[in-house]
Amino acid sequence: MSAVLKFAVVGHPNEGKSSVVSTLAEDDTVPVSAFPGETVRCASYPVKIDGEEIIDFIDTPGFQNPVQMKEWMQAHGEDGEALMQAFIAAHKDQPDYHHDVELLRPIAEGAGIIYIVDGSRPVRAPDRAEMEILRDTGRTRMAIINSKEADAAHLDEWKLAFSQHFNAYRVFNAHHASYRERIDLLESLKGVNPDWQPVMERVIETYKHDWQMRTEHAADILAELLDKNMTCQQEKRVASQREARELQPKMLEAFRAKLSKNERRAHRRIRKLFKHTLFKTALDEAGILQEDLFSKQTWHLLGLERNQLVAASAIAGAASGLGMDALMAGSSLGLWAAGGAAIGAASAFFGGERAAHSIGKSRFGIGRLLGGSKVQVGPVHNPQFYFILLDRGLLYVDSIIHWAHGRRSEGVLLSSESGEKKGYVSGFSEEARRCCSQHMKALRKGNRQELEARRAAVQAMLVEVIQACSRR
Ligand SMILES: Nc1nc2c(ncn2[C@@H]2O[C@H](COP(=O)(O)OP(=O)(O)O)[C@@H](O)[C@H]2O)c(=O)[nH]1
Ligand SMILES: [Mg+2]
Repeated sequence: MSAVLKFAVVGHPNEGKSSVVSTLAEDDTVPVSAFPGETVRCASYPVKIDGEEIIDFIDTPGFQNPVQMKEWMQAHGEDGEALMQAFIAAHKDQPDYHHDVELLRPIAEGAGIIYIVDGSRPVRAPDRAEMEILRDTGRTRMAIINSKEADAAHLDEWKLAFSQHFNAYRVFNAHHASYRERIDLLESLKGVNPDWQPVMERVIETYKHDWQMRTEHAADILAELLDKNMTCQQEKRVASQREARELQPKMLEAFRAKLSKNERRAHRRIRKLFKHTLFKTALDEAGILQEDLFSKQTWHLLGLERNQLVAASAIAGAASGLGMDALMAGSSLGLWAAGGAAIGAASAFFGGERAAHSIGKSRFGIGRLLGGSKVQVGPVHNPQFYFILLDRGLLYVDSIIHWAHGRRSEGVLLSSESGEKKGYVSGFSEEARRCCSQHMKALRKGNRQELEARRAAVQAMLVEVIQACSRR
C-alpha cells in the first residue's frame, strides 16, 4: 500500500456513502442525491493539506446484486484479491453488474473498506450478502452507522452483524459529524490495522495542526474586522447647511453599507477557510445572520437584551471614556462636523432610521456646520457595536464549523434551527471582557504599538473561544 491511505466507501445505494465522503473529505462538491443509483463511477476525494495528499476517500456506486454476487463468489472457491479479480474479469462487460464491478475495483487495488449503513432500518438479506462479500475480500474494513432517522430500534442487530464481519464499527453521522468526530473516526481507523498506524498518526497530526491554523486564522479575521469596523469613518465636503442636511441620511446609509460589506467579506473569508462553498445559501435563509447588524432583533436573537448588552459593555464604556448615560442615550455613532463639534446625538443602535432625523433636531444645532466644510460619519465608539460584531462573528464561526460538508439541506441554519438564543459575549469571563475593552480603548487612541498588542490579546482570547466551540 502506498503512503497515501485509500479508503473505498461502499454500501447499499442511498445509504449516505457520498454524504459521508463529503463530510470526511470536507468537500461539499461531492454529488449527493435523494435518488438511489446516481453515483455510477468511483470518484476519488483526496484530502490535501498544504498541497500534499494525505488520505484518499473513494466514493463508489452502491451494490446492485449482492445476493447473486455472493453466490457467484461462493461457487468460485477462491478468496481475497484473486476472488475479486476473477469476479471483475467475469462481469466487467455485463451492464447489470456495472456498479458491483466498479465498487470492487478500488478494493481489489488495495483500498481499505468503509462500509456505510443506515442504522435506522433493519438488517436485510442483501445487507448480509454485502457484509459477507466484504469480509471475504480480506481487506481491513470498518462499518459506519449513518442513521438517517433517530430510530435506534435496529442498532443492536447491526452491531451484532458488524461484530461478525468487520474489524470495527462506529456511529458517524454525515449530516452532523463535527471536527472532533472526524478525528475520532480517524483514530479508530488507525487502530484497526497496525500497518496503517504510522500513516494514520501522521494524518491525524496534520489534521489537528491544520485545524489549529484555521482557528488562529479565523480569530485573526474577526480581530481584523473589529479593527476595521471600529475605525471606519467617512467624510464629505459640503458648501452649505442645506447640503449637509441632505447628505446626512445618504452618508449614514453608505456608512452602514460599508460596515456590512466589511462584515460579509470577513464571513466569506472564514467560510473559505473551512472549505465551504454552499454555506452561503443557507445563510440567506431566516436566521440571525440575516438580521441587520443594527436592528434590535439582532440583540434579541443573540440573547442580549438592551439592558444586558449595556451591562456587558459597561467596563468597555468606562474604558472608552463614555459614561453609562452616554451609552444609554446612544450618542456614539459619531457624526461630527468639522472642528469636532457634534451635530447629532444619533445612534445606529437606538434606531438607525431615527438617527438620520434626529441629526437635524440635535441640541447641538446644525448651525454649527456653517463655516465648517465637511460632514463626517464614524467611527463608531459604542462598545455595543463591538460586542455585536464579535458575537455575530463567533456565531458564524461556530455555525460553520458545525455544518457538516455532507449536509445539503438549505435554510435550517443557526439559531432558527433550535429556536434557542445564542450569545458568546454574554458568557464571556471578566478577563475576556477586559481584553475587549482594552482593545476598544486602543482603537480609540490610535497608538499603533498599543493597538497591535491589544489586538493580539483579543485574537488569542478568540482562539480559545473557537477551540471551545470545536470541542463540542
Ligand atoms: N437525514 C439524513 N439524511 C441523510 C444522511 N446521509 C445521507 N442522507 C440523505 O440520503 C440521501 C442519499 O445520500 P447519498 O449520500 O447520496 O447516498 P449514497 O447513494 O449512498 O451515496 C440524500 O438525500 C442524503 O441527503 C443523514 O445522515 N441524515
Ligand atoms: Mg452516492
